[in-house]
Amino acid sequence: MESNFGGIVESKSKRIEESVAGNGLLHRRVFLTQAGSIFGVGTMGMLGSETTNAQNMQGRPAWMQSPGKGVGAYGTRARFEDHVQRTAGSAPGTTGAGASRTPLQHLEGIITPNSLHFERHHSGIPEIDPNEHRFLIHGLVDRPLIFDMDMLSRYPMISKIHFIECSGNSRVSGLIDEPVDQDCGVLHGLVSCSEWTGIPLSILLDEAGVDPSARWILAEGSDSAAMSRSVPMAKAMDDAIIAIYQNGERLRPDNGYPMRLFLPGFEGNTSVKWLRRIKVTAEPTMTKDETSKYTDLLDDGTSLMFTYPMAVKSVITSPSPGLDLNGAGIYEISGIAWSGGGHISKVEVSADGGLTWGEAALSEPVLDRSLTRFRMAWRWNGAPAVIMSRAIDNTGAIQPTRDSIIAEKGMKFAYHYNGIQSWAIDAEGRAVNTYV
Ligand SMILES: Nc1nc2c(c(=O)[nH]1)N[C@H]1C(S)=C(S)[C@@H](COP(=O)(O)O)O[C@H]1N2
Ligand SMILES: [Mo]
Repeated sequence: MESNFGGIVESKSKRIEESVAGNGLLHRRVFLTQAGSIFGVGTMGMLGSETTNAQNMQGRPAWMQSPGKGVGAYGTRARFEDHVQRTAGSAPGTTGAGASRTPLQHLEGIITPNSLHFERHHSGIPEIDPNEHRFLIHGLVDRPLIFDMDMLSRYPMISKIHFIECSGNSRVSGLIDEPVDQDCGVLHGLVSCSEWTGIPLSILLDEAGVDPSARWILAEGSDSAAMSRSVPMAKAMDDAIIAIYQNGERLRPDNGYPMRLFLPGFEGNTSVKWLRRIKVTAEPTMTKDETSKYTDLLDDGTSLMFTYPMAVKSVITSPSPGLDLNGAGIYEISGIAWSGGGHISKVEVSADGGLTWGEAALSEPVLDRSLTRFRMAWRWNGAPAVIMSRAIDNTGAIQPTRDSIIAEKGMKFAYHYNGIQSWAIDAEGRAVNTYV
């Protein structure tokens, strides 16, 4: 395999070499226009010449010798993929105060499968019977309204693809003195991206008739923590969704079944799951979830409150810790970028620790407040390297370095860390979290 693969690359090397930057980053068009000829031919040549263990004397693999398994009512993935799991951790002594993280390094594209969507619960997952569930809108309204799931399903729905990110995401990747040796999912997997379908909250608020003095809403969950957050009325009226479906299915219990608030671009905590009540108010309610938590402590002892939008961020998902490189040669650097401020306009990649940068290709679709996939071809020369990505959104916001964040905000805060992530690759091709 080695020689065959190497030979094919070698025969094309003249054309490729023209586009190689000093750090081995290849012009983005190399993959777009030449990948088929480089890799496709090499792989076919290899398969044609050999039989594998799973093949019998007639040259047919075992799975072609008899009819396959029958049809099934609900799908499961291939058993060979069972190693792709969320990493879960709960506070000791609790049943479900904790989080599970999306294994970002094992996924491609921009949609997170529902089974691998990250979870964050303050008091476990309630088992809610949708027939018993009720949702109340009250407070500063002309007509308090109460809905059951059947009534809600008659309202016009919309579908939007958006990420959701816990504001505690990535804290362990940069706000610790020494770099933590963990994989990409553990460091950054409190972000996922789905198509959310539901009813615009503005329709329901209009029906209830919002009093002109109302500036805020309180959203409360039906879990035993009764988790609740205050949200500005402007956001509630703009793009808030009462989500009922996730990637075409009803929400998973983990993610708020039978209904949740979904606030595009805002910190995940405000997208209250198992939603039971919205109270329209003049002022923020100052719940325990926005005073004791979800504030950002600065070095001078003051705290920022109601820091809702998630900042511009990106991370290279491959190569990354656990997905080691197998010898010098051409690789695709693949990663995700997102911003609570809008859509991603550019991602730059460096393979020399930030000395030089090249512009990555953004895979369509590039959507508002969604994960965006970026790709960059890279010829690794086999020497130690530091790879990193930096995202820029359509408001002009640029993902900052770890050093600049710490200089500006200190290290006491725990939320909204969006520093550039660097992976150090050693001569054996092993990638680890590093600070540069
Ligand atoms: N009712 C309720 N809503 C909740 C939570 C909770 O514990 N209870 N966790 C919040 C937090 S901190 C986050 S980051 C998101 C996570 O959403 P997910 O579990 O669907 O990924 O839900 C938010 N909504
Ligand atoms: Mo969160």
